[in-house]
Amino acid sequence: MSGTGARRAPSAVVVVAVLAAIVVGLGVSVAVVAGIAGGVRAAAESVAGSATPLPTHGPTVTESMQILTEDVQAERHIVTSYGAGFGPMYTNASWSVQAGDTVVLRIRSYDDGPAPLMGAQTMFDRVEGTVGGVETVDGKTVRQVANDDVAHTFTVVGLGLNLPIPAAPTGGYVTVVARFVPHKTGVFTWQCYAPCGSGPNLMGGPMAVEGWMEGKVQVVR
Ligand SMILES: [Cu+2]
Repeated sequence: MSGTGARRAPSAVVVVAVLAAIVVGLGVSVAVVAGIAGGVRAAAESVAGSATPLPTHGPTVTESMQILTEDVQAERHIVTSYGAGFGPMYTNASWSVQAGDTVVLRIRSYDDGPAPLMGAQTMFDRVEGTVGGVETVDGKTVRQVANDDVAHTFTVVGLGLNLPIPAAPTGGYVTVVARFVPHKTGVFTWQCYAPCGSGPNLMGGPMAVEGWMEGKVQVVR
């Protein structure tokens, strides 16, 4: 009987060794696949960039924006030529960065009213064009915001960048942070695609006015 037991013991070791080999093998395969994927991404990025090489590892810069409701605009005594009650407003609506910079974009929104995306624009509930394809919402990493929770978007079609901004808690704010690296130079219009304005389809009023729900991102060399 003890002889049988002695024969079983080595076979268990062999099984463990085989399992270990499989795990190591998988680890290598994952690393190889990740390496290939990284190479493909790098190639895609260089194709998408300008004809002349641009720096790809510039400094990290921070851009901060806020989305102010009519109430918060009134609290802060913000006076515009559109008068009170025109609609929600992005502040610091236009800014400039250098190509190749890692831009940390922080958007703080005080708007607690959702404006779900409609029709073909429901695709803007997904994060696009950021480092890792993610944004953080109050520190939590997400790839998408449920359409019913979307209040605004920060969308730069020309840079392939999209950040969905969820509704804030009542009376508070929500902070969305994402990183992106612009590889193209130029002046790119950003737009909110959530129907948060007035008029037909709620796409009028502030939705159509620069400095409210649209603005410019300039990427310089
Ligand atoms: Cu909006």
